[in-house]
Amino acid sequence: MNEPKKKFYVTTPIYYVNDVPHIGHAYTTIAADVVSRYKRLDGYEVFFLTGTDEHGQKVHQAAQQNGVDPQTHVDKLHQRFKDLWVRLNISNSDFIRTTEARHTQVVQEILQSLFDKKEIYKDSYEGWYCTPDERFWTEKDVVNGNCPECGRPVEKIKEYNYFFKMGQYGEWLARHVRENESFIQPVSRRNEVLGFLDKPLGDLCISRPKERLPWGVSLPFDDDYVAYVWFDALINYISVHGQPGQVRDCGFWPCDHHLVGKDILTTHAVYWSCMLKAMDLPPPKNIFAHGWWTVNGQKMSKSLFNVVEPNLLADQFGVDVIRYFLLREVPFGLDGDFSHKALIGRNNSDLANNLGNLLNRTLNMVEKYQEGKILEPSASAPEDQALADKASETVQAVAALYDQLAYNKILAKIWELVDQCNQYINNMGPWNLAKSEEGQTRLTRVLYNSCEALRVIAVLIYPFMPESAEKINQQLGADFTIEEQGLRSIREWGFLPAGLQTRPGPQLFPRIEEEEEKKIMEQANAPSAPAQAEDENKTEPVAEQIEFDDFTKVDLRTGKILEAEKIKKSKKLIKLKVDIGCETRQVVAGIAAGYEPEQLVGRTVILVANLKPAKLMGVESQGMILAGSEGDKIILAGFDHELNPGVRVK
Ligand code: ME8
Repeated sequence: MNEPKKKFYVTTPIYYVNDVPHIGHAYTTIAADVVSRYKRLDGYEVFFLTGTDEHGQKVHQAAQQNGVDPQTHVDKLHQRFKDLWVRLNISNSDFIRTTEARHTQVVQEILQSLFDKKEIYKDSYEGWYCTPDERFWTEKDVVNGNCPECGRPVEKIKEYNYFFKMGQYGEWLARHVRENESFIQPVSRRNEVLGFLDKPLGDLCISRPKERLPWGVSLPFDDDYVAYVWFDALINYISVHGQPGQVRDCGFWPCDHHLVGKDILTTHAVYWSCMLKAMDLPPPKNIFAHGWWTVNGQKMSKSLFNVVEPNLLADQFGVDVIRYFLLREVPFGLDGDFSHKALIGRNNSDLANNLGNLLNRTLNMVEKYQEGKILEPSASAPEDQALADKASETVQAVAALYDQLAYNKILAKIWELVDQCNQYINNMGPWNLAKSEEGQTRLTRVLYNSCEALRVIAVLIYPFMPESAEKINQQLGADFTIEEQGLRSIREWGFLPAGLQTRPGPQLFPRIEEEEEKKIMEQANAPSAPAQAEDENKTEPVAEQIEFDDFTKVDLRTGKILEAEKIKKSKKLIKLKVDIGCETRQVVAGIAAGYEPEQLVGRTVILVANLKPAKLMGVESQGMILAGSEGDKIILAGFDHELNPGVRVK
């Protein structure tokens, strides 16, 4: 009888559908995909969950800004995530949406049962509320009447809400974190959580009045409220398996890894663990908080026009190169900086020069000396054994590194084997062996070993680069897939059957030559255009109404352009000096597609004068110039008569 398969459960955060997916989202999802694929190769039954977080203030606001009802908004936008995961070859087992009935029903059942168990109570709450961030602050947090996080004004609100008795679990949780070293990783993040738990843990407000936020899961015991978005969202990790009773029996709980960005560690380590405790479910085995990607040293943000779009990268470099780069470049757990230059560097050195070269030279020699056939190898010599030993050591080291999700070390380890195999070929010199009859016998072993090492490498890189790994396997002439071979096929040297006819194909990882690199860098340095209406033929619906007072907060001034020059390496940006009467401002404007610098000097424009300064391509911009656009065409707003600089525009 077959033994039941061991089970493995990994999750990503469920992403908000208020925005388009970027490399940050792709990063977590690829990391989860890699460990899933590895565990499948190792014979596990894997459940890999991702999905979208579709309730809450952020999503509600995004829908309002797009002028559609929230359900229409999420039905449309969640698809971008699904499509991207198909494009990036993500092998998720399920995709959960928090607006699905299978999820909302479980959320309501849990709420009701916690309410019945008196884990939830109603109380009044007074505090400073930041509407855009959907967050209360205490008196001491608020900075001059503004939100300490986003700087926007807060308002004092007193309201009745429902609270989860989270505080009672503080001591239990601190003990659990202390006693289970691998519960929170990496260690630095674990220490942060312990620091957080040093202070007494408060109860958690888990409701929002519908009059303030109508978009969410209704509380089953009070229809005037919806659940707080985090209370709703975290439950996705179990609702996908049913109610808590079913979760207990499904074989996948406790979850092996929740992969999250460092931004959402507290909600997972603290809120979620306490919620599970209240439900009598064990906490997850591991929560791994990875670092944050910046782009050329800056935070990724739509307003800085520097969001790295994974679809575009996939078009330029191919899916596997991106998957490889993101996990090779930065240790999982630390922050990293994305740059096209580094990506091209990795492509050319690790992929084209090292691995690509090993594959090409090996297949070329099999073609040249053995008519493309992998022959029965002659007896092994000691120098052959060294390669086989290295392969076996690599397989073992990689297994141990997966336990720590040390993706970059895993890849570094695999590349040691690539290097050793390249070295082995150099040392054995097949081109010399081919010259004599005795040498030719020896050659069968050297070429067999090179092919076998390539097969081991293909199995090991498969979780990271599934498509390329299968191609290597096919080029070696294998008529079994890597998934069919599994890890057991690389635990012992010599699984590759002799007699295979190789099938050399196009280069797997072409080098990016200088000319092309230049083009890519130019494109990358031109920031993407400001977000435009989705469909160019449609005008955007009018945004939410505002009070007159809101409008008067925007200080619009006339300004005369004194100087204008293009920003180096950018196709879109022009740096301006603008006289606004009381002072001269430096402004960076994305108008180079419509204007040459010379056309701009002397022109009167309208400037938002009280906008917080921001850096664009490293240059500070102290204001924003008003312009309209049609497709790529940009047209500056202006007047039909000249006005002096500094006149207030109303
Ligand atoms: O927080 N670098 O959703 P979210 C690395 N819905 N990773 C990044 C990143 C960056 N610059 N930007 C985003 C939410 N991420 C909640 C989660 S879970 C029950 C609810 C990744 O759309 C990273 O995984 O804001 C981060 O934790 C996640 O996207 C946040 O996605």
